[in-house]
Amino acid sequence: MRTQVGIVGAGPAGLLLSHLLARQGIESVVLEARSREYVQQRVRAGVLEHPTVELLREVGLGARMDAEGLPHAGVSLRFEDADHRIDFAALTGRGIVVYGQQEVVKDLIAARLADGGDLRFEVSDLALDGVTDDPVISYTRNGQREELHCDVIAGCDGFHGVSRGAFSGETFDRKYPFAWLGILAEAAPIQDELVYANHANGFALYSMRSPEVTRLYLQVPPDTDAGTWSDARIWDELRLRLGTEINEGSLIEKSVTGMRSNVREPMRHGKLFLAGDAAHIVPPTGAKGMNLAIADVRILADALESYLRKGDETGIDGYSDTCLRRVWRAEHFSWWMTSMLHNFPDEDAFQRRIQLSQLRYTVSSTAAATSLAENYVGLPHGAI
Ligand code: FAS
Ligand code: PHB
Repeated sequence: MRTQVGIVGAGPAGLLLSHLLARQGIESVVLEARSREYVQQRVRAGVLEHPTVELLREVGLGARMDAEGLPHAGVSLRFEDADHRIDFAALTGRGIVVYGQQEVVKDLIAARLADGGDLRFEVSDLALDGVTDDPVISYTRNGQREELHCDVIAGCDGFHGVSRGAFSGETFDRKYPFAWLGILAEAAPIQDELVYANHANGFALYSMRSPEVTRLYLQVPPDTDAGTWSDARIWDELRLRLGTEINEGSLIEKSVTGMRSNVREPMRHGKLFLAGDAAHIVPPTGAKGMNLAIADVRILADALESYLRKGDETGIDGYSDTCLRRVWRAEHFSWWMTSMLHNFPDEDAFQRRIQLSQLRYTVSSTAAATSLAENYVGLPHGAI
């Protein structure tokens, strides 16, 4: 079998790349280890930054997002027992949309299948060969070993995929001494915007998915077993850290997510191009993970179109450096938000006072609040 672009991974990066390439008349095949049902129900990101919202609308993927997504014009930071709103609309003229990653994935899969896209789920033992000259992806599907010959390969298989290890490069890594315990509850949100809380007991985040579903997170030690937190203990700790009443409800999901910053450089090796979590991960405090994946594939789709249609290699030669400028901006912002809002087990009194000073300055200075706001709503694609 042969295709122009072999895409490994059917997360937001792989699926959107396939969609963008199809719009440009470029053929692709998406190979995914998990089932369609699994990738469609996997609970992850919740916030679409402004450039992501605009891109999805531009490429015909905005209908359900506009009907069911929740437009937000700000967030609040809570510390020293008070909430402080950061007004995105007033400071930047832009906002965000709260719309679960799994909804974006469902929309992408539906669009690709309606368009005759070739999505192959539940493949196993996938291997990449010839990535510098004659790329081939081999894998097992329905018990049969198959080979897909490609003009190029896009490694969109996330942080635990095979693509990131397919070539040597430089890795930059920071692990954080805490994790997030996340819950999804069938309970009407009582806050109408996100609240990020810095409390003596630790960080908490109030988010939501719909008028009926609340999404909440608590900072916990890095090796926490979600099973050791009873529902009652979770609700009590959330009320304490967020300083607000919270509607309780049955838990749809309860899981612990590790916090880590990691970048692989370069993002290209020969005819293999990494995009999304396969190339970089961020702590979710800045709500950048999925948005960064989308920004990567927008650049990659244009670069591959020029290369495969016109033989112009400018885009693919500049791909890694172009993406990494935005990647490092998101890495810094996510590190900064994480450092400002979490309790560090080994922090001393000096660090605690520095952290509080940063929070007070961020909510009282227009310049500082604008800096947070413009990074959170998302710098325009290509702006950095
Ligand atoms: P993904 O990881 O989404 O997709 C990669 C795909 O490749 C997966 O479907 C996987 O099954 C597949 N794959 C892997 N190896 C393969 C192989 N060998 N063969 C074939 N397929 C293979 N970001 C936020 O902004 N906010 C959040 O709250 C948030 N929470 C998160 C919670 C968790 C548990 C995780 C892991 C991430 C979270 N993220 C969050 C980040 C997340 O949203 C990512 O940034 C986003 O999924 C990146 O999309 P992709 O790059 O497409 O990678
Ligand atoms: C979410 O709603 O899942 C969410 C929102 C903001 C974040 C992280 C996660 O920073």
